Order: sequence, then structure tokens, then C-alpha cells
Amino acid sequence: AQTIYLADYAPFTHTVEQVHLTFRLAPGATRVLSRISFAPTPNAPAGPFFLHGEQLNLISARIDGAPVTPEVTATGLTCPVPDGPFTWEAEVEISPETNTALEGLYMSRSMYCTQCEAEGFRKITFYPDRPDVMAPFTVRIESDLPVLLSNGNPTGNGDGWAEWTDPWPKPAYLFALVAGELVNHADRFTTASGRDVELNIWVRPGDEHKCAFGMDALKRSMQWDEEVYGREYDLDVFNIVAVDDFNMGAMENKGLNIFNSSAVLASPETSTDANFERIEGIIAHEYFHNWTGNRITCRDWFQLCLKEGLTVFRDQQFTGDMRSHAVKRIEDVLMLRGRQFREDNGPLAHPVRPESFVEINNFYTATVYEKGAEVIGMLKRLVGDDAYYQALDLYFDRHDGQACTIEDWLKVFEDTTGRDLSQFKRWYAQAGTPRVRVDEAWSPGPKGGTYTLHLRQTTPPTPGQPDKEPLVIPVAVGLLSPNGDEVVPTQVLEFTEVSQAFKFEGLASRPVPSILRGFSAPVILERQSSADERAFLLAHDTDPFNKWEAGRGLAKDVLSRTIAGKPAPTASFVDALHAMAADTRLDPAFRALALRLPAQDDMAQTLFDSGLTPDPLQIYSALRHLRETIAAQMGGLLADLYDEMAVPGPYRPDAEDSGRRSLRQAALSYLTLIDGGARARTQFAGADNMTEQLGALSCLLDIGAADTALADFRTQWQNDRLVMDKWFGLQVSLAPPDTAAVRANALTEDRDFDWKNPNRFRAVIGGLAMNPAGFHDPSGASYALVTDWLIRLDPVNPQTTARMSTAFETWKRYDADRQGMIRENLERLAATPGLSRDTTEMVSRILA
Ligand code: DPP
Ligand code: ZN
Repeated sequence: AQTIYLADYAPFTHTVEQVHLTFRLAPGATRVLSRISFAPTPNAPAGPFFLHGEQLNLISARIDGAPVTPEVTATGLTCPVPDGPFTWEAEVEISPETNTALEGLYMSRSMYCTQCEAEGFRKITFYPDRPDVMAPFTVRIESDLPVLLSNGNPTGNGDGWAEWTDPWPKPAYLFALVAGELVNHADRFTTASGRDVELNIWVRPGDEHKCAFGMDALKRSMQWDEEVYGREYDLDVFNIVAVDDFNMGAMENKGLNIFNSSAVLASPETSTDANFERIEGIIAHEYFHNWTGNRITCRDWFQLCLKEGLTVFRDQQFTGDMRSHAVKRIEDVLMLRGRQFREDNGPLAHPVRPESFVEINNFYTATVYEKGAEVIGMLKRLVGDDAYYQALDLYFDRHDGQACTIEDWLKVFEDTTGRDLSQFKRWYAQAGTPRVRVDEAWSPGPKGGTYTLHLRQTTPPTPGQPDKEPLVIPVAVGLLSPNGDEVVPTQVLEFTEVSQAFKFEGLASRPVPSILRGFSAPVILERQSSADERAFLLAHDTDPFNKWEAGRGLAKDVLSRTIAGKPAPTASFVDALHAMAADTRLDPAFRALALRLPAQDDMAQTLFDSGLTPDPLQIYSALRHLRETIAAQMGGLLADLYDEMAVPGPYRPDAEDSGRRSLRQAALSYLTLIDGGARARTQFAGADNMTEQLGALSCLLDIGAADTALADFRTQWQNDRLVMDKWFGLQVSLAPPDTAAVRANALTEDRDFDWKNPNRFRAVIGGLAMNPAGFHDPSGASYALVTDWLIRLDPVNPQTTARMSTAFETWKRYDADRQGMIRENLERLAATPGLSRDTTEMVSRILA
């Protein structure tokens, strides 16, 4: 397979002025007729006329009406063309019903749909399938199905056909088509300048009652983008469609967003609070792409973070505004550390803007998305809010309708602020999580003492990048006096050298520093800190993130020391946790987060970072032991919280009620360890919403007492696929370590295990990877089971297979036995005849 390099970018030989497509839909033999007007690109490099095309059966082709015979290969075609403008026409045949890769035009339970990002359009017709070729599209769909949708505005329909016109030039990856027996949940939105927009969420009959929340989230997103970024919607219709078989969460196709049904369908009975929050965030994310992604798109796929990092940042801001900024920040950092730090500190580490790839689908990563969003956040912190929004206005003004680069993006900030961002740009080019070491000095003086922070930064080597340059790191710092008052409010230190000192003068006494407030940069802070100091910050820090972080640090200390067989400050941790959990001035959602102990994988990474070889079973046992200790020592408070946090009245998914439920659930998860599951059983039996039903079920699974509940749950929900995904996933991810592989294997033999459905496959096989002690069971059974299934899925769906192979990305952390078994399995996977380009690239990077 060929490696593609950023450095090799060249514009396409031609521009596209207009695209006309006609689809004659039939499951096994859909005809796609294209009529495309091309003109030579001024000053483009010379070269043959090449159109991408894969798995297409070319029926006929014409240039300016005259038949031609192009040279067709497995990746596209070349053809002699006139020197000036010309019209290309082609007819191809494709087979949606056998398209199991879910890329291009495919079928999901008798409905037609498309997924074209990144390079799926080339499976629909011959075309320059690259994001820098933008054109207006007109699409005619011919089919007997009742609902026929494409991008843009409807411009005609009749018996068995519909036509759609999208006036906004777009790259082919934003093309979409849907046809099926669907019903809509309709609403309207009037934009600030008075455009009346028809909104629809299209679903299968039977799912109508799961649309209201998504619609509300859409309208709030539209309003928010007007108020915060001054961006209005630009078509007369906005359609969302829910699809059961989908590789990703959702897709921002112009005017026709297509969603994995798990990312849009919601009802109190079937969706948890976490589902509601995720759905709200994804609806916002896809809608926000209309400006950051669609109106301004990427020049090439190396610039993916241009749209994804910015759009994730925008959806994070939105969720913070809708709910709680403090809670959202903690959740985002948990996710960053859990997924991006894991990636950045292993064999798959790559820059936010990669410099090469084999298969672009493998770069829709936590680094591009989440670290990409962190980079935007740092930029905003450095230039300030006013300059940030000025720069964004300039970005939209200057680049509307263009396909852009990170250079274009940084230039609007340089032009707005006069700053030189060349050093900042290293965040896009250097992989790896920077370490910031902190040393302190205190010198008392007659006019007050001086406190000095010495910061030192290093970024470890990553694949292909042995040496790293210093980065611009915004370090937000505040200082507290020993009595708990804030003596220096938050200020942002611009840390740019390898080693740098920052002084604070005129202090009455040696302060306690609160460093990296709000997690102001995606780095690992290395600082000696006592349990007393952590407990002090947990009690007094005014920065909610660092308050939470102090508790987290204490928990990690306790766990690391327990695992190392050393005396651990468990008592002061439990005291601090008790004080915090009992503090009614704090938001219940925040208290719930503080009660949640570090995840197993987070502990494994922490131990590995401190030079140890993590043992997943030891981590599992230490966590269990600590949870039992907390339950035993805080049982009274937890029982009170469980009663007090009950939410009266009908279910509402808002921040306040879901915060109370999450604190109640945190209490229940501890109480179940000491009450034998009594409360969980009662809650399970009486729950009228999925949050409480599933919360109770997971507690029962946790103590191995869920057999009856699992059976009842199945009986109740067997006809709801999304709920059954939870049933499959939870029993694997919460299985005791030595039974996880057996449980997962048994579930793959279940009559409802539809392994070609990505959600179901992820629930079971992904669920096993999310159970670290079970996945790394010393027998190696889980490694073998996951590998067997990856080998089976690869020919059917390479994209999901490649994604799931990241279960193995942390293998170098572990002991020689585990590494040996993983290597054997990865080599077995790599040696599979006909392995896809997607999976081949992933396995070879993981093994390298
Ligand atoms: N572009 C999609 C998203 O992130 C993923 N294909 O919204
Ligand atoms: Zn996106």
C-alpha cells in the first residue's frame, strides 16, 4: 500500500463547475449517471486527467457528448481530455446491498444511505474525490421508496423521483443520499436574519417518540452558533437521518446529517443521562460543522484537525454553556487522558496534523479531535477571548467557500493579534504528551517573600520524532495562602523555553500553588506534592478543575502505594473525600465526579509513566479494595446521599436532575458493596428511566448478582436494538476478570449477536477491550478472542476492524508474557491473507 505525504500536495488539474447526478436505485444494481463540467485549473501542475473510482462497473463514458474509452484501474481512471472546459458524463453500476464496509452507498435494514467521508464518494461514481475540489451539486433520485433525500434544498419531485439542489460548493465527502420508508419529526427555526428553516429528524416507523430531545438540541445549537459565533444556517431545510448501521457517531453532510441511531435517538425509558448529554453534543458538533468544515473545509486530509479540532472545541463550549463548565472540563480531561494520552504515549502517537498516512480513516483519532480541540483552547487562552472571536470573524470572512490549511488558520490569529505563532505551531507538528516538571523556591524578605516556580519541559520521543523542540505552554497558576485564601488569582504564564522561572513577589507567607488551573494545557505535570497539600487544595482551591484534580492525585497516590505494598495515605484521602461529598455548596455532578476513582487504564498509564510495569489484576484488586474501604467508612453519608438525591417528578435530562442522579448513582455503586445489592435490586425493579435501571444493573453486575436482572432486562428490551447494545456491552465490560473472555465468547453465540452491525460488534468485542483486567487476563484468552473476531470482521468492514485494533495499542506497557501473547496475536492478524489496507497499517504501526 502506498504512503501519502503532506509534502506532496498538488492542486487538481481541473476545477469542477457543476455536478449533476442521477441515481436509479436498486439494491443489487444501482445506476449512477454523472454529468460534470470541468475546466482546467489555472497554473495547475501538468499531468493526466485522473478521476478516483473504486468498485465501480463503468457502463459508458462521454466527453462533450462523444463516447470515450478511459483506462480504468482498481483506484480510478485516466482519459485524454480537451485543453479547455468540457463536460464529462458517465454511467456506472454499483451494488449497495453487498456493501458491508458501510462506505459509499450502502443499505441498512432496507434503507439506502451514504457515508462519504473521507474517501467514500469514489465508490459511488468517478470523481476527483479530494476535499479541495468544491462544486455545487444537483441530484435526482429515482426510486419507489417514499422518502428520497439529498443535500441542499428540494427542487422538484414526482411519482418515483425527487430532485435536490445544493447551491453551496462542497467537496464530495459532504455528499449524501438517503432513501427509505421513513417518518419525520418536524419543526421550524427562524434564523436571526429571518430565514425560515424546515427541520426534520427522519427515523424508522416506531422510533418517532425518540426524536424530541434531538430536535430541541438542534434548535439550541442553531441559536447558540448565532449568538456566540454569529453564524447562521444557510439553506431552507435541515435534515437529520438516524441509521442503524454506521461506522462512526455521525456525519455533517451539507443539509443532510446522517447519524448513527445511537447518537440521535433518545427517550427517558431507553437512554441514560450520559446518552442524552452525548446526543446533545454530537447534534451540536455536526451542526457546527456547517461553518467549520462545510463552508470552510480542508485543503487535504492532513488538515483534518482544522475542522475537527475546532468543531470539537465549539461543541465543548456549547455543552459547557448548556450545562456546567466545570463538570464539562473534568469530563473532557478524563476523556483526553483516557484516550488521547494513551494514544500519544504508545506506538500510534502522531501529530495533531500528521505528515503521512496510508489510510486516512485511521487518523480520525483522539489526537486529531481531542488534542486538536485542546490546541484551539490554548490559542484562545493565549490571545484572550476578544481577540479569539475577532480572529474567528476574520477566518469566516476571509476563507468562506475555501479549502484551507492550518497555516491559513494561524494566519488569521497572527493578523488579528500581531503575534508570531511560529513556535505555537509546533503543537500541530510534534506528537507526544509534554511533561512539565515543577520545582519551587521560597525566600522570605522584609517587604514580603518571593515565591519562584521553576518549570522545565520535555516531550518524549514518538515514532519518527526522536527529538522535540520546546512548545508554547500556557500554564494557568493561582496561589493560596496557608489559611486557604487566594492571594494571587489565576494568571496565565507563557512558558516557552526548555526551562524557565516565574517569580511572585511581596507575599506574606509561603503560598500553596494551584498549577495548570482548568487544565490549561494538555501536558503531564510532574511535581512532588504531599498528601496534606493535596487535601488542602481539595478543600480550598477556587479552581474547580484543580480541586477535583487534587482528589484525583490523592486517589492515585493511595492506589500506587497500595499496589507497591507501601503504607498509603488512605485515611486522609477518605477524610477529604467525605468532606467533599458532604459539601452541599458543591454541584452534585461535581461531587459525583470526585467520588469516581481513577479508571483501571488510567492507573496503568500512571504506573507505566513512573517507570513501573502495571499489572492489570493488581490494579483491579487495589481499586476494589479502596472502594470497599470507602464504602465501609463513608457508608452513613453515602446512604444519606442516596436518599437525598432521589429526583422527584417526571424524568428530565437537564444538568440539574442528571447531576443529582449521578451523585446518587455514585453512592449506590459504593453502597452495593456493603448492602448485598438490596438497594440496587429495589431501584432496578422500580426504575422508570434507563439511567436508574442501567445504573442498578451495573451495580448488580459489579457484585456478581445480576442474573435475574439481566434476564428481566432482556425480556423487557429485546425489541430495542440500542438498549440491547447496552445489555451486551455491560455484561462484558463489567465481567470479573477471569470470566470476561468466556462471557464475551458466549455472547458472540447469542441469537441477537449481529456481528455485522458496528454498534453490536463494538458492544461485545469493544466491551472486552474496555474491561482492562479481563482483557489482560493472564490466560491470554481475551487477546485470542478479540483477534479471531478482528480477522473475521476485516473483509466485511475494514474501518471498524482497524479502529478496534487499538485495543492492543498499550501492549508495550505490560510484562514479557503478556507482550509475547499480544505480539503472537498481532502477527497472526497481520499474516491474514487479503488483510485490508486499514488494518494492515494499524497492526504494522502497533507492532513497530
Ligand atoms: N466528520 C465526522 C465528525 O467528526 C466524522 N466522520 O463529525
Ligand atoms: Zn466532526
